[in-house]
Amino acid sequence: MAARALLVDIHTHIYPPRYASYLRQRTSVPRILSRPTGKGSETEERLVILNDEPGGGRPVGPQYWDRGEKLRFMDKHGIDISVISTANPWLDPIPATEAVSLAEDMNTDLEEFCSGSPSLSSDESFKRVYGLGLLPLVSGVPIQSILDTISQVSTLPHLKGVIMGTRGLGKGLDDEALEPVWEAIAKAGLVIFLHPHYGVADGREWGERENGHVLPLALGFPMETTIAITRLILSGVYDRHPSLKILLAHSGGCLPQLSSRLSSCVTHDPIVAGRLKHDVRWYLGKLWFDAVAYGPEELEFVSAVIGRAERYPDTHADVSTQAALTADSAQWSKQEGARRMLWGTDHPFFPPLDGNEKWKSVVENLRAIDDVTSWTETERLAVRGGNAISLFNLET
Ligand code: 5CU
Repeated sequence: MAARALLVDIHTHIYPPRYASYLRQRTSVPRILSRPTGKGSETEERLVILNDEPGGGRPVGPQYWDRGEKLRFMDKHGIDISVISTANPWLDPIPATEAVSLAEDMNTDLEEFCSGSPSLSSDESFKRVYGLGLLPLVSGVPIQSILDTISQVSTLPHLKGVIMGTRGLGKGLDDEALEPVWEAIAKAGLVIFLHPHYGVADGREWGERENGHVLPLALGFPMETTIAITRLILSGVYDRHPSLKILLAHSGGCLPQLSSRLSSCVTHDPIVAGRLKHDVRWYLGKLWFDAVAYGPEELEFVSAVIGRAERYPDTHADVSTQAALTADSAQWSKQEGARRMLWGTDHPFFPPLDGNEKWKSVVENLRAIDDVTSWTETERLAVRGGNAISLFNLET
């Protein structure tokens, strides 16, 4: 089927013009500042979103907000469809008094951005750009306003979900106040793309050498996502809202690697043991994972861990019962797990330093899919685009 052969990028960002204007007005991080280039009166804009950005921030321009630039990038890399989302830190730094109207305006802007994109010439039933909206998840915003924004997003035809950070209303994703939010999102069938911004444990205090953004981006971001989704699972959100669809950035961070350790810690903890309906590993089979891991071994490992989730239905199952459930071959598990992985680029982040035509970050993530030894062409096509089409229900 033609739809299965499409290349769909589900991890691709913009700073919508309205948001960029807001960042230009700010005097503290996150902000966009203007500074002289040193060539006469010429100035350049720099984006500062992380603390202590080296070099006074990074160059920012139309690649961060212009639809034409996004489409040119897509064409250069053979990307048929992009599911775009506002980049971090979203509305986190916005005062509650402004967050609701800004979220609603940005959702309307994003719908226009997507609906004005061309259709796929080979298949008129697809637009080239779809989007994920924003919720005003800011401390002090009434829950009803968040529910209203969920309703707004679900009425905008080209918005297929929401992007969400890890802080919730400031108290994390296990905050009881968020219960009606999970309920409404699940009912609306919207996908949550869970994405980090703050990072944790970049180890600055353990050494002095300058490593640019490597530690917070490579290690801190994924650990932040790991903690946020773990808190959500441990609070029983999935037991109460089993149809909730959450897609984890950066292949779920460390969750796949640590899920058996997590399970063991839960089993032996007097406060948490028995709280959940299932073994923690079972919940990994309820989640989706982007394939932004840059290596075939990592992708294969993540697919194996997701694919075995069904073996752990019962949090109280003894070792022999679980062993009986492992009768399925590891091969089958990896193929099943690949049904929950979706390719992405992280554009416009990670541009090539050498100005190469094609972006290494993009090419590497595509090659990783090709090189997973236990996947067949069926899994590769699914991860490249088929899974995105079904998860986001993209066909119009
Ligand atoms: O390079 C970066 O700072 C980032 C970022 O902030 N957010 C993201 O999604 N990817 C890279």
